[in-house]
Amino acid sequence: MNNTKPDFDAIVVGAGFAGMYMLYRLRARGMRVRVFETGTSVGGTWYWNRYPGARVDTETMFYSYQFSEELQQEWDWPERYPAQEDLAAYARHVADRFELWPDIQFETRVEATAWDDDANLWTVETDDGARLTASFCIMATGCLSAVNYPEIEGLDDFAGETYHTAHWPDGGADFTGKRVAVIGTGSSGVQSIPVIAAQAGHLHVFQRTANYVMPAHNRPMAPDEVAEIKANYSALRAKAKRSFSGNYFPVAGPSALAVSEEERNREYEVRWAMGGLAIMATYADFQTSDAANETASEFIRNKIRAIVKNPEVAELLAPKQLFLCKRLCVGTDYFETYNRDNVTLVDISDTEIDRITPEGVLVDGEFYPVDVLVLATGFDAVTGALKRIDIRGVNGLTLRDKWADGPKTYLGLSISGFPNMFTITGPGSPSVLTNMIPSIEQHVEWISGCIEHMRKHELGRIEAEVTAETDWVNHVNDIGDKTLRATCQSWYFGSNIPGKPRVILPYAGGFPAYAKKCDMVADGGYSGFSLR
Ligand code: NA7
Repeated sequence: MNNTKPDFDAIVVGAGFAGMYMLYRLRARGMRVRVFETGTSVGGTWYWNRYPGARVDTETMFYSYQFSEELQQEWDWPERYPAQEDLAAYARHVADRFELWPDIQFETRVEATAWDDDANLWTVETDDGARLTASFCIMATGCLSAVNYPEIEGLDDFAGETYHTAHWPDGGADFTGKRVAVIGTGSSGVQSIPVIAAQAGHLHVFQRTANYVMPAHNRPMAPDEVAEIKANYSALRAKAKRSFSGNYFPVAGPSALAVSEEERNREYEVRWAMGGLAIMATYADFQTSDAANETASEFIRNKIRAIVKNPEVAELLAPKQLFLCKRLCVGTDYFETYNRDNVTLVDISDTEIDRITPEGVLVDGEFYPVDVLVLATGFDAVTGALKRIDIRGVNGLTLRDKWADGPKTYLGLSISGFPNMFTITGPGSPSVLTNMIPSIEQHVEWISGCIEHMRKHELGRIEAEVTAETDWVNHVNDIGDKTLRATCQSWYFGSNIPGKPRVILPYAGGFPAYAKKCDMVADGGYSGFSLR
């Protein structure tokens, strides 16, 4: 092994909430760190997703950093579910407060990174032609950051304006009086459709799959509510970490079938009135019993039937797949929007879009002329951002080849064959099935603890063992396949991307079990890793 001094101790890819906190922690340990970020500012998801109506759907008093008591006490969130601008402002505040800016290089995309086994270094190549070395390479590339441009014939020939919700222009878009088409009805479509409809001349929504949407009931935060949360912040945060999703949602009981229909519906009404994601924790058997799941599914379908005046449109908007099979959406006036005269729902569940022409959208022989096309078609989730970088490990093994049949990681944190590389909220960790910011913090703290351990014991190389990785991948798949999520097409399984292997991407065993396993691995001297 030669002793080349690297340009940096660590290179971090991405300056979203994961990359920012990673930088903060490693720098606090005296490490020389460089963060590369494609955007012009910090925030990641909350930098890119600037579409109209974009807001977080997890209550932000809990969807925020908890590593700094001063930060969580001093920062004030304006609303229960703040808008993208507020989340981006929070990210900038964190960068100001902890003086992160000087170590982040913006407008720079990492294109490749290769491991040198002799020098024990990563060489990172950026799109400005630079090649820099580091002992550690930490991927903070985000779970929902690789944009999915759909493969629809003629898309590039469209003569009007085209926008993707996850790549919205800085100055926004003006829909006034225009004929607009939105393709996609996941969270981004659900949030943007009501806002676009209020401005557009006419809006056509092209829906491939109807989704369950809970009302957000967004509102300004009341001062006494904020004071109460802040007075009990640590205890509330600890309670959330003991919950399956890393969010504290009250559980009404073990089974939806153990109570009467009347009691069940009363409970669902409470959650509907509460708004947001809390309904998903009502009964513990939503992921294991079709019949239990159907009770919540039908409750929401009945809400849709009551809101949407045209019964045919209501039936098209009523989801057919099981509740929670796909990501639950949270919206404001979503179903109500379909009562507007200037909104038309086009069902493309059986007949996909034939093609886009320069003037509009052609479906099943019917032509819809439009001026603006909005693609709310989501992401190549969880693995996409990693696979878009040319990552080469030991003996030139590429990550793309290693993951050709699906991602293989140890704990979603590390990949055998790729020493000294960590993936924050990587595939095989709870990530998108949990409250993302606490999950990011748990990973960042684990990684910085691991690096500290290596420094203390003068170890220069860490790599996941193949057997530990294989066991973990099998465990992730076993748990994933047992949940009812496995019964539908969703991005959790990669089904939204043509040709992507059908493998569960996040770990579905819950945040507490996962965090315990990570602690056990660390306490056991990093069992399952080879260190030298
Ligand atoms: P999602 O949830 O992946 O939604 C994308 C939507 O776009 C969904 O309705 C898709 O239908 C639809 N889609 C994707 N490709 C096509 C094509 N080719 N034709 C028609 N319709 C298509 O992404 P979002 O951005 O809304 O939300 C992502 C996450 O961000 C969300 O889950 C939250 O965690 C926050 P499909 O369902 O695949 O039939």
